[in-house]
Amino acid sequence: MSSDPNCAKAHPTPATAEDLVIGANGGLENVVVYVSDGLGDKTFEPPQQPAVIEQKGCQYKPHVLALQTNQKLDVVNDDATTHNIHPMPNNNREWNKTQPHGMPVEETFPREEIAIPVKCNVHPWMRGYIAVLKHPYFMVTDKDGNFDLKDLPPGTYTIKAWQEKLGTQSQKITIGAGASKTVDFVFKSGS
Ligand SMILES: [Cu+2]
Repeated sequence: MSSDPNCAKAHPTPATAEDLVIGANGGLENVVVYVSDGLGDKTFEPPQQPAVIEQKGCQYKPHVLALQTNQKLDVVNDDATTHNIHPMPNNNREWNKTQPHGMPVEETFPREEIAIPVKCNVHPWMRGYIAVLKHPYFMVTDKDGNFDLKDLPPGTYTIKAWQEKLGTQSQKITIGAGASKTVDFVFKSGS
């Protein structure tokens, strides 16, 4: 980050890589867990609440963001420098926007895609991912690797877990009415 003093200044201790963040008990952060099959042809309205991605200390916060198709995405630049956010989708329209400090940027993604790599055209180390789902049954794991797919109706589903370095895992589950279910995904690196 030394190439931009405005970035370096935000990090009294050096910034750490974010592509594999493992919690104290081995939980993996930043895994997108989502229903990939089982919801049928139902269509879902996007939530009113926008999703927010911040550029802070010349990193994307969160590093992995998940949102719904056509949900508003607010891109925020908190840094005293200019960023150029540039998602590189396969299934959505590509765009990139120069964003000085404080300038609002608003976008949407109309099609499902897991997950879109995001880079900054100014700062080569900046990397993030945006996962776009056509329904509300998804979550990005927290620092302990936990997730909760709330209010999933009874049924049989394929649940997938995507991690940027370790790939995708899949499980089929059946949930009965009024029941809850614990699902574990195990990722192994270097095997
Ligand atoms: Cu940047």
